[in-house]
Amino acid sequence: MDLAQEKKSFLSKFKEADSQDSLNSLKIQYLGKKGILSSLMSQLSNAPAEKKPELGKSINKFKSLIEESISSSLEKIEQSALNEQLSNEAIDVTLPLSPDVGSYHPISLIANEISNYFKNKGYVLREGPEIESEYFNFSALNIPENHPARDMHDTFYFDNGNLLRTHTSPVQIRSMELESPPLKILCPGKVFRCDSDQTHTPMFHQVEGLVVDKDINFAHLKNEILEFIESFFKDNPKVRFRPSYFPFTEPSVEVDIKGENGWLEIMGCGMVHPNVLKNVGLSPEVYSGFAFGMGIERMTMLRYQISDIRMLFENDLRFVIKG
Ligand code: 2NL
Repeated sequence: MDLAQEKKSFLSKFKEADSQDSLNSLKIQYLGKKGILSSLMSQLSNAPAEKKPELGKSINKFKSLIEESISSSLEKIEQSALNEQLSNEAIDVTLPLSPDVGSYHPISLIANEISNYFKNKGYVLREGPEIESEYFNFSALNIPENHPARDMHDTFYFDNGNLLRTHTSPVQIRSMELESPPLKILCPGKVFRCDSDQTHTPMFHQVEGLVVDKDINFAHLKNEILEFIESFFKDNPKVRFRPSYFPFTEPSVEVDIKGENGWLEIMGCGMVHPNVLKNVGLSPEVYSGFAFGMGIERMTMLRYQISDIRMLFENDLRFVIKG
C-alpha cells in the first residue's frame, strides 16, 4: 500500500461524500478496525527501522486529516439540518387571532363597571351565601313573619325553612355583624325570585351598597346616587327621587331617570331603618347609614337597549363573541 496513493484516493472519495451516511461509511472504511489506516499501521511494523519514525509521522498526519475533514463536514451537515428544522417549526406570531375569541357577557361587563365605579369611591366588595336563613334574608331586615313583603318577594323555600336569597341585603347584615363602622361596602351577586316574564327571570343579579358611620344623612345618599347616575348614563338624564317604601329603610325613595318615553325606575334606596341597626347591635342614637340597591339586568338593558330580559339568558353567541 502506498500512502500517497491512499491519500489521493481518500481526498477524491471525501469530495464525493455529501451526506451523513456516506461520511460515516467513509469513516469506517478508513478508521475502522479493519480499515485502511489499520492496514497502514501493520505495514509500519514491517518497515525498515530507519524509516519507521518518518513513516509513522506521515500515517498519523493522514489519520488526523481523515478525522478532521470528516468531522467538520458532519458538523456542517448537522448544523444545516438543524437550521432547516428550526425554520420549518417557526411560529408566525404576527398571524391574526381567531375572530371567534370570547368576551364578557353584558351582565358581567355592567357588574364590573358598577363595582369598579364604587371601588374607586372607597367601597369594599363583600360576598355571601346564596342559600340563606329567613333571619338574614327577612327578619334582620325588619320584615317580620307573616308580613306581606315576604310573599311579595316570591321566595323559593327549601324544606328545612332555608331559602334562596331574594336580595343581597343579607350580605350586608352579615358584614355589619362581623365588622364595625365606619362601613362602606358593595355587594353584587345572584338573587332569586319565583317570577318570569318580559322583565323578570327567576335568577337575576343585584348590587347593593351600604354606608354606616356617625352623622350619615340623606344628603350624602342623594349626592352618591346623583354622581353615580352622572357617570353611568353619559347623556346626563333628568333624575327624580320619588318617595317609596321599603321595610329596611326610612325614609325610602325610588330613583327614576327621564327617558324618551317618560320616567324609568332605575334603583331604590333610603336611610337604614333604626330597627335594622338595632338588629345588628348598633345604636341608632350613635350611628346612621344609607343603602341602595339596583338590578344589574335592568342597568344592562338600559345601557344596551335590550327590551326583553330573557334575551340575556338565551346563550345567543352574539352576546359573548367579539368581532
Ligand atoms: C331595589 C331596592 C334597596 C336596600 C336595597 C338595604 C340593605 C340593608 C339595610 C337597608 Cl342591610 N337597606 N338595601 C335599601 C333600599 C333599597 O334595593 O330596588 N333593588 C333592586
